[in-house]
Amino acid sequence: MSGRFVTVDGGEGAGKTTQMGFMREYLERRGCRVVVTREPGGTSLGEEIRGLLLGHRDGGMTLAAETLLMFSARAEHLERVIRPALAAGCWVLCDRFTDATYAYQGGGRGLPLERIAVLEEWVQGTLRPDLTLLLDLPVATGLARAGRRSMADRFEREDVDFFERVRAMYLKRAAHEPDRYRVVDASQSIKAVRAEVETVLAEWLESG
Ligand code: T5A
Repeated sequence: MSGRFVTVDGGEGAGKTTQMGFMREYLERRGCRVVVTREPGGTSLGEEIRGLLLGHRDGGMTLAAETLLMFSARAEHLERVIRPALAAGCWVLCDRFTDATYAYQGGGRGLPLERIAVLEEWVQGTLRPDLTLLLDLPVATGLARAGRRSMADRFEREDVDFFERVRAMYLKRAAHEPDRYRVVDASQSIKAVRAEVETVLAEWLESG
């Protein structure tokens, strides 16, 4: 079976990491070779950039710097991990991708979407995910889950309105691209979300 590029996206604490572990098992049981990775990150330089992006700093960070750092990490990631894995016939499961830039920097922070589109075109060329699972849940539920787990990073300290705009942008993009997106109700139990994700994967595999 040839490689596929599957991304998992959503707001804070949506359960992406949890579900990607199950997705890997599910696909490996079907004989797929799977590479699991994440953004920002996924390479040694990308992980260093992640540290810069998520860490707290006096004076914050300009929106231009934040967005360009996301795409710097993505350029490395594509060249060193994603494209080679796809070329080798692996499935790439990526925890967040460019949809997150549209949602966070575009929806959340108000960066004009055309600017993101220019960077997307430059860094990715024609490469887009084959399938994107959007784990959707109410903002308060996601923040409560994320807050239980660890110290808040630079993004998690944003206010609720910011995350409402992020969620709205994800849902808008999903509605515009129904062929690529599948929206999963991530407010359910871990087990119920897993079952829904596996149904989505099974249907998608059967369809082509
Ligand atoms: N970002 C990223 C941008 O602004 N632009 C970009 O272009 C990109 C790529 C880092 C940040 O970077 C921003 C967005 C982010 O703010 P991240 O590390 O992926 O990205 O961000 P988080 O969403 O904060 O990732 P988390 O690891 O916190 O959340 P997950 O992976 O969605 O959730 P997970 O699986 O770790 O679960 C969180 C907790 O909830 C529990 C888990 O056990 C865990 O304790 N949980 C559930 N509890 C109840 N019911 C369920 N169904 C549950 N599923 C999980």
